Amino acid sequence: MEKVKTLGEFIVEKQDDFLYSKGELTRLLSDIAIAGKIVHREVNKAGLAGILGETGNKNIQGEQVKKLDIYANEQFIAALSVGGEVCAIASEENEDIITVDNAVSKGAKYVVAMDPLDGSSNIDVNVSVGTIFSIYRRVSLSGPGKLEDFLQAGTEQVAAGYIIYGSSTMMVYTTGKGVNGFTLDPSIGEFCLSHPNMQMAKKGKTYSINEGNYVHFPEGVKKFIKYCQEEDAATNRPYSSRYIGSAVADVHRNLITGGVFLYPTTSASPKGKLRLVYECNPLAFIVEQAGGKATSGTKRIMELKPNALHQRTPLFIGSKDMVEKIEELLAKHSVSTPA
Ligand code: AHM
Ligand code: MG
Repeated sequence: MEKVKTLGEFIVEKQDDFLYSKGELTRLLSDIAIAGKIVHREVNKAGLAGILGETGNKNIQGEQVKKLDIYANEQFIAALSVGGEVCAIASEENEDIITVDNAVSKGAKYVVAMDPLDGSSNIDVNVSVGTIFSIYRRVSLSGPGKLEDFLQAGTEQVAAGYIIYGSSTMMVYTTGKGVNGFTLDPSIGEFCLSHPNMQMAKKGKTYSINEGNYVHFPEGVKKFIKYCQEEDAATNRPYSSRYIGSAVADVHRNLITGGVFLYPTTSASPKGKLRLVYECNPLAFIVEQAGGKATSGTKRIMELKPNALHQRTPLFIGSKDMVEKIEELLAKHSVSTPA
């Protein structure tokens, strides 16, 4: 029987890929994995909160029962703050960046942007959620990290990944040298390499979009939905529609089976809903590394220059041919402003 390779073994093995890293990135990824395991444990007993919790939101140990997204946020911030590799953290849950300025963080070169628990409205109904993270090398010179460290284009990401808390828990990450996936074996408490060198199909058969917003979509997106629904033997259409409502889970499925995920502009979200810095960029880095594409409709996601931490963007991400079809239809049907 072949020996399993743990995430820890794998990242140490790959450390030499980083000429100038003295192991910090390795430790940083390990810290993220540990926080992920703690969040996994809580997510997996989420349904028990009502049983274990006492009145007044206390659990059986008398601790305050926290909303899981807040809990996840605290776990990741704690793991990253004590690790000593990051000088600042940005989170969907915090308006401003969290600077890390303690004895161990002196000289820390990295910043981490994250969505600690994406799709958290799915928690109550036992549907997959995920953590998304993006790692940059700081551009500010010294002291605690600064906002400018997070406002770098996605092309500057040193590493990015997600942890999906699904029917199993998986960590998928890239350091710009392909994408690898690790499944948590709860019996030994280790992420084990289960999906080496993940590749995204060039053509997919699945499209993922909240079609309830149809009337508010740009014309090109409406045309794409109709294109997916038409019958055409040569391209294997109609395609299947699959929408989980957790970006991590939708992108993860499409990464494995081929497909495209769309979150366009709508009237409720005229700039799109998803956040560039800690949702779209990390997912784009992974999907591109697996051979797919990610665009805002007109521009490559990773080339957008963020001007605010919580900036939103439309997102079209997935199998290359499908994303290019969307770009083509958006260009053809873009609304011209009346003179
Ligand atoms: P969140 O960060 O508040 O959880 O929102 C992001 C989530 C994504 O995971 C998902 O793709 C999207 O919101 C679903 O939005 P909608 O319910 O509008 O379809
Ligand atoms: Mg989110």
